[in-house]
Amino acid sequence: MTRQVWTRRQMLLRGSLAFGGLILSGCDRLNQAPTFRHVLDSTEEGLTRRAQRLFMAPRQALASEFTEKDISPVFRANGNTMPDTEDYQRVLADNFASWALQIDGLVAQPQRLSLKALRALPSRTQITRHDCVEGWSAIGKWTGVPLSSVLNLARLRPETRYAVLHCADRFGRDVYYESIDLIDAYHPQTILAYELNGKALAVQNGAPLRLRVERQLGYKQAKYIMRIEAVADMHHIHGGKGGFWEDNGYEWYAGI
Ligand SMILES: Nc1nc2c(c(=O)[nH]1)N[C@H]1C(S)=C(S)[C@@H](COP(=O)(O)O)O[C@H]1N2
Ligand SMILES: [Mo]
Repeated sequence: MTRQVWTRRQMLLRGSLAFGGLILSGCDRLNQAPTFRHVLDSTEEGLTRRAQRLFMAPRQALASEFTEKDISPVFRANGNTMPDTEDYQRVLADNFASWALQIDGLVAQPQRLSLKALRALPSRTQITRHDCVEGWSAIGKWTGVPLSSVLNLARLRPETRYAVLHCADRFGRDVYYESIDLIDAYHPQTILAYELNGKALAVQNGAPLRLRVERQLGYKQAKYIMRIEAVADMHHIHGGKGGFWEDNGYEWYAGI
């Protein structure tokens, strides 16, 4: 019985080697044919290539995008929903006309960008799912400017490793802040959003500007952004862990 099984396996092995040999011998000519390439893609080689993409570059992978009909009827608000700082109350009073995003730190050209200036830059719209660690999700349509565009305007110095997002709100005496590395900062779905579901961002959802970093959990999606700072490390910022929740024990990389 055992002998017979081995024989079968050897036969199969020989068969696949012979098939491999056939591919190799006709390789150059056959590779030109699109239909043959298509067949290869659905075989082991194609699978291996796809698996490599999955396991070797998961940080660059795209988050799922949804359709208009998937949008949640209400996009719940969470965490702070009305910053109580003087700075925020001042810009809220004139509907953010006097608000400007400051970009500084390790940059060659610090920026101050009004909402009008940000809206004048090429935008991206995406319908994505927000997942909060507290156990709820919501699908929303976000429009904003790719973070990469504004970082390029400011011209990052070569030492830069992280973008720190400073927010207008606090929990007690601790200000809210977040940070991401340059892989996420330059990810095509990482945007500074000024619209939710086709309307100017409401205060409860982070007006005038909030981060969407779609491969990570809810607490990374910094609302009420006032300033973006380019840094080489984060030890000197607040609790040193790269974010308000991180300083309180949450993971810095909150991948989903
Ligand atoms: N500035 C700031 N950003 C924040 C928070 C916050 O309290 N302050 N809460 C975070 C958490 S835990 C979540 S789930 C989302 C909630 O975003 P939403 O209010 O638009 O639902 O914002 C994140 N960003
Ligand atoms: Mo959250």
